[in-house]
Amino acid sequence: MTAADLSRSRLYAILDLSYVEPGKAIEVAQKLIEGGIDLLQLRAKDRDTGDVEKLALQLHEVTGDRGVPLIINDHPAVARNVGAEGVHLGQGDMPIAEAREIVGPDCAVGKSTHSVDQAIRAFYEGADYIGFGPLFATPTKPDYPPIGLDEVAKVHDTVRIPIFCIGGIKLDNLPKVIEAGARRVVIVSGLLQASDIVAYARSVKDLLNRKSKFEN
Ligand code: TZP
Ligand code: MG
Repeated sequence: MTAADLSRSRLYAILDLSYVEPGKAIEVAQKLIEGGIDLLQLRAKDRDTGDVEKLALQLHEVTGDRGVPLIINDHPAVARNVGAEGVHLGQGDMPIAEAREIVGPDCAVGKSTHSVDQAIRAFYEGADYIGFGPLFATPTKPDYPPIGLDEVAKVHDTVRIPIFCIGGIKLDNLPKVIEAGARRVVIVSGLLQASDIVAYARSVKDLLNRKSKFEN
């Protein structure tokens, strides 16, 4: 995917298999896409890599049809094998340059960051985008202390690649997150546990479109 594809993306959903059983993954992906998500990540912690690849292949058929970039968490080789548009790395994963060797030039490489310092380092390391969080405490990533909203403006002033704020973001706190300076968000449990995923995603998009100061 191109830098422009990332730049115009505002709502990044993660299909996390700790919330969705693999048998429901396609149906949930279809709902997320129907709701207008801009990017979809497959996050499958502690799963067999062969199973992750099988599911990624099926998901890619769905996302590809609808023009939504698919990003694979943790597994550059899976991203390459299924032709995914991106791969996402954490602080403990291989360096970005090594992942690029595997996925090639057309696949975006994103990185999780948990402080402004890490965000700056990810930028210089060559990340195409970063996740920045957790802003709030979240059961989806329980081992990280929340950053809060104070650093959101600073990271946007400092780092000139797309920044996706993440961690405990829900419809009800989204206005505050946007007010703090966020332009793009990742939402996991808020979307996956919504009683109406399509409507929830549409409401998030609507808020981001109406309220965020979307400059870069
Ligand atoms: N990285 C930082 S917070 C987080 C990840 C993967 C989890 C976000 O999930 P949720 O359910 O939207 O709080
Ligand atoms: Mg990882």
